[in-house]
Amino acid sequence: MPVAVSKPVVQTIPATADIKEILEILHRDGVIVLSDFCPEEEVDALNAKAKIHFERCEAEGRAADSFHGSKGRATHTTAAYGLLGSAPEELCKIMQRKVWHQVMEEFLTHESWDWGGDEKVYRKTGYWLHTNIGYKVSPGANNQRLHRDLNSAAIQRTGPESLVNGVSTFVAGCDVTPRNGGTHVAPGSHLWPQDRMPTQEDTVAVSMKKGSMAIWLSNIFHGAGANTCEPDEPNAVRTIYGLFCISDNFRQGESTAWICEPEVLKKMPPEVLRLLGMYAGRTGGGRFIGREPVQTWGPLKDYNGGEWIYRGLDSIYQ
Ligand SMILES: O=C(O)CCC(=O)C(=O)O
Ligand SMILES: [Fe+2]
Repeated sequence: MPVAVSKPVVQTIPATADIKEILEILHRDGVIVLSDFCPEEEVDALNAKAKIHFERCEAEGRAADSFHGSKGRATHTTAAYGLLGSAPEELCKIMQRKVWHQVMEEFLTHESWDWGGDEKVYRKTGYWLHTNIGYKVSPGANNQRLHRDLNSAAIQRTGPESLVNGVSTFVAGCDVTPRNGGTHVAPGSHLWPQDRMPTQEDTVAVSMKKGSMAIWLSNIFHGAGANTCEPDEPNAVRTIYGLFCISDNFRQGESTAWICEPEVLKKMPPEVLRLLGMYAGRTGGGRFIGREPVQTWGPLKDYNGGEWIYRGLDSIYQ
């Protein structure tokens, strides 16, 4: 009798679900979709700003950029870095969601110790933003090759025992479907032995409603799906907004804070400035002239905690 191979699935649960359940699924599958993560009007505002961002990137020839080189990025795709520069207030709201921080805390705080003379010295990492990217994927895009994220950290994964160094999160700017190229993910691949190669048969397409958030651990195999829509179909262009975090013992992929003018940074609350690298990491990386950048970088002089504190239901500032 042939053994029935169960089809891979991605679990979708509400963003308001018990955090224990969310973390359990992420530990087991390495991937989850949280529905209703962003209200409709927040996504609409983000889409409007992202449209200008994509246009600017395309006009500047940046749509052709690809951090993985020509084999990594799917065709018909604008991957526009530094989305924060065009949609600062909108991304700032997303980065104050409690559940988002709870996921980062769970997977990206790693303890280590070593001798300091005759004392054991313990350290624990925090996390910060690695990159932020708007993706616009048009009909005709092909399957992106399957990969794990955070290659720039260049830490050799050896197997399931390897640390998770990054978490990738994506807000859906439109309904994401298998037809418009919903990312193909391989649930459970964070636990595979290192020599197991991924194939498309291991994957399932992420489907999610506009305003949902897909989350996967950086060591999950995935790749954008082919966009097989006709150009005049609804949601023919797949837009997703990626916020990637990394343990704060790593430098950010980009010094993305510099894309905003100091007056804009000054409106952001401390927890968002921390994500942008304006505070030293918990293990001391990212300092500026030996101190907290927020206190020492001249353009932030007189920073007083920002005016963009988001106090919605799921804010970290309740
Ligand atoms: O476009 C997507 O769905 C995924 C993109 C991706 O995996 C990446 O940029 O690393
Ligand atoms: Fe990726």
